[in-house]
Amino acid sequence: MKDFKEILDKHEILKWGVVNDPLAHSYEHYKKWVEDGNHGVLKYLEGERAEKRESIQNYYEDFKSALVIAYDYSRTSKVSEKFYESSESNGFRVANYVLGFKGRDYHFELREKLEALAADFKEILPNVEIKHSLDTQPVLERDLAMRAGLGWFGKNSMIINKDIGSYFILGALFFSEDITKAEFEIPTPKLEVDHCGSCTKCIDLCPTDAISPDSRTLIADKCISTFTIELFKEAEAPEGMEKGRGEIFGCDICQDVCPWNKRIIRQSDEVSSEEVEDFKNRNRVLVDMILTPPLEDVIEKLEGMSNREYRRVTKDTPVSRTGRVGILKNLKFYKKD
Ligand code: B12
Ligand code: SF4
Ligand code: SF4
Repeated sequence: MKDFKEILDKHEILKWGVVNDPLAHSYEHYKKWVEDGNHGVLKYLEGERAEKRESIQNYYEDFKSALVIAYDYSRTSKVSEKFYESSESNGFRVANYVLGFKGRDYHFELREKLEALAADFKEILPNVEIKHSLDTQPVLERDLAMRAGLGWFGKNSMIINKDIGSYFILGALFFSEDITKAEFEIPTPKLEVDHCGSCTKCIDLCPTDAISPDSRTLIADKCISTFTIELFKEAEAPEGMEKGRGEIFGCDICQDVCPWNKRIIRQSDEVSSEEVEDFKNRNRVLVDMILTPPLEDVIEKLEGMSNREYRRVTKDTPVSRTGRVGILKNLKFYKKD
């Protein structure tokens, strides 16, 4: 019989942990955060969907175990930096997760990976039901990752892992059986302690002062990520956004400045020109349409396009999320009249 580790190795899963308790440990922090209105325009975080987050069983009644996985994309942050430094770049940036999964929206790319993994588990656990969680489910995924021993809540609210930093996407499989009781060797997760210490770099360098200094949370409406990814129509940009680095979809400033990410990037191999070429080819649509032409040309091209055409061109990529109007709103923020 294949063992647990063999399946994980086959799927090249390096950072993972198992959790059996359905209860979120930081739910009270979450509840207070929403009650205080810090979620702002992110209405999907309140009401019934907020209450669901208290226990995974509110979302999946038969939950017995979770396999929580960190999908690392830290390499992209080093490669993209090389691209942004090159003369080809027009000086505008998208978040690294956008470019980190072969140019595809990670909700598609990683869902396929989670489904393939679940299929292999089904072979050895045929009577077990398996569901997945990947960002959009009403689950406190960072709390789950913390409980799985994958890292600590940084002051920028990211889960940070000592070995891989915070550039990873979280995904999980939920099982209807306690998999720690199967014939697998599963280590009990060792909870990570806080390694932020006295550092305040993310708080000090966030251009819009979006990070609440005392609670390891953000004020969502002040975050550039909210403005550029979650708002699809005309909206007021958060104060201070002009002090950023030209973010047009997502924001990575509070991760880029974090010493835990800096160390990993510094210690990793140098980026070759072939790697940059490969990166550009994998992200062809974004590179050609948004990240290299002069701003005026990008805006002109998008203005001349129909919404339908934008959806067609950006299909399967993360930037299709905002629609044409949403991305134009982000770009026009930088247009000097
Ligand atoms: C809403 C949301 C957002 C919102 C709000 C962000 C936020 N910080 O809440 C916006 C649009 C701004 C956003 C931005 C980003 N997001 Co987002 N987002 C989510 C989502 C859907 C829900 C997060 C949530 O519940 N927030 C509520 C607040 C209250 O939670 P929190 O900030 O983590 O606060 C916790 C801690 O403060 C903790 N806490 C506080 N004090 C204490 C004390 C103790 C003792 C303990 C134990 C805990 C604790 O309790 C709180 C509740 O858990 C999750 C997916 C999911 N289903 O969970 C992804 C998720 C958090 N996002 C993710 C990513 C990648 C991003 C971006 C990097 C994307 C980008 N480049 O633009 C940025 C990062 C911004 C940032 N610094 O957080 C990843 C994070 C992975 C990781 N390594 O942590 C997630 C998990 C998606 C995924 N499946 O991978 N996001
Ligand atoms: S993602 Fe950007 S705007 Fe949001 S908290 Fe981090 S640095 Fe600030
Ligand atoms: S920048 Fe400093 S304070 Fe912020 S998350 Fe990283 S280590 Fe923690």
